[in-house]
Amino acid sequence: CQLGVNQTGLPLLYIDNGVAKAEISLFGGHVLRYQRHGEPASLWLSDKAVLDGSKPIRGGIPVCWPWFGPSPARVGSGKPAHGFARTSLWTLDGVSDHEDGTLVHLSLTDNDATLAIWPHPFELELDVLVGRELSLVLTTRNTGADPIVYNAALHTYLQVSAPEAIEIQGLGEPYLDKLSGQQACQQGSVVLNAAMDRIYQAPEALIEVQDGDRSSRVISGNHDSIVVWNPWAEGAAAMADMSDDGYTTMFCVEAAITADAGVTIAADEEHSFSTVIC
Ligand code: TA6
Repeated sequence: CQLGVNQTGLPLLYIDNGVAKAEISLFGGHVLRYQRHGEPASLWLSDKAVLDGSKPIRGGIPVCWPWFGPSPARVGSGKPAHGFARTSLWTLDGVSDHEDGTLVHLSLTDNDATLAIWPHPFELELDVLVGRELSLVLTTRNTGADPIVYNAALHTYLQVSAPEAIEIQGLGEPYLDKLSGQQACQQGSVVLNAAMDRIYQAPEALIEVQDGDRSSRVISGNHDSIVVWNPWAEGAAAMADMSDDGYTTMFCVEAAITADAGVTIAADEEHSFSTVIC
């Protein structure tokens, strides 16, 4: 395990524990890469990702917090999409050996910049376990005197071989189709053959992404939804930080808290949710 910087000075933690290797950026508290030895990479990272801290990183696992998508009415308009955790510099609190791998503990605490956007004292912690599985637990602690309300997502970009090979199981029903704005139901497994941006509101704990003869499993807990997203050709072409064909090798499966009411945390209380990629 080694803490270094990339060419643009971005602090990065490199882990290789003989079982798996991973790369974690302190900018965003962001897992960029994860790969078990002898296997293909599990996470997709855009070859056009901006890695200089000037904008959110396209790929890996961005932490969307304390809201998901555009800023909600309770926060006020014009705030950064998906919150500010993914564009804040986190602190590396520790790295330790664990029977299941290497445990990395990162944190973000309120500061002048966060208070200007969201006037609430907080401590945000991300525990990342790099082993035969990649496990993330995001804990929000309310260190202020008033209750706080939050939404969030662990916006996981999975690496896949080709869209037509993808079949997804465990998403449940109903879902909100963000592209049409319609509430809809889905029976059985889901196939990826066009742009998709959906919030599944009653998912199973285990989502299985079958990719030809390879399968990725995303197991999540204490969340209220799973977001699935692929921008397809037109969406990719509109993004400066994704190659035109980038959509053919990625698929987002995101453990998320998306309900309008969010999660309320009383003073001195905390709330955690998690995702495991295997
Ligand atoms: O999680 C899906 C989503 O909310 C989509 O609506 C899409 O915009 C995507 O996230 C990427 O958002 P970003 O702000 O990273 O461009």
